[in-house]
Amino acid sequence: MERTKALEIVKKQLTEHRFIHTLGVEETSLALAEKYGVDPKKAETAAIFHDYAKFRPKEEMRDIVRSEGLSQELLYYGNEVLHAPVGAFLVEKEVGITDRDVLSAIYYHTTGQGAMTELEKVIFLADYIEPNRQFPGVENVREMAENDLDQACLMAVKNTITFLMKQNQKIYPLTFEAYNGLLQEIK
Ligand code: DGI
Ligand code: FE
Ligand code: FE
Ligand code: FE
Repeated sequence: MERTKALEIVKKQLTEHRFIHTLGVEETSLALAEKYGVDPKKAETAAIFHDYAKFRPKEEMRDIVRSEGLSQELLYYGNEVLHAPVGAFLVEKEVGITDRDVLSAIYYHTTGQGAMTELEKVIFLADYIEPNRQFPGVENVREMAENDLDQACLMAVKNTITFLMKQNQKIYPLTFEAYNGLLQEIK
């Protein structure tokens, strides 16, 4: 899909703040895609649509998980984990994106997964380090992203797990699988 058209579609789904974040993810994804040899058009499309479902009502997302055969585990780990898999479903159904690589990069952008594709890593990491993100430790991950995609993703997952544990939030199993899988690849 043409970039301007894609942005026009997604803008309607997002707040101004989240749209600016999306443009940051796009910019960072393209830089990472070039550095690590990932298809730039797939990275662009996945980045633009990655948070498509972010502002859907929680009950609508939960209904989609129940009625469309998504993993029922998603219902028990807090609402933040819903927008990525539900987003992948809606981007196919409502926008007509059919590229499986793009859809899986959207699906796994919040948690990662055990054996991540390079495109999934690029979107996962870009979401974490795009220029508008400001939180303790992000600069270290940005620096690592210049040199090592797996190590940078591992840092992001570890930070996320630590953050969630400090807040006494449940950790979705795929987040742990991402941690284990990235460690495995590095060793
Ligand atoms: O949608 P964004 O804010 O751009 O970023 P994201 O899709 O990575 O979502 C970040 C949120 O997701 C943040 O509040 C932490 C939460 N999250 C990430 N992994 C897990 C998680 N929440 C739970 N409960 N369990 C997880 O494994
Ligand atoms: Fe997200
Ligand atoms: Fe993220
Ligand atoms: Fe995001």
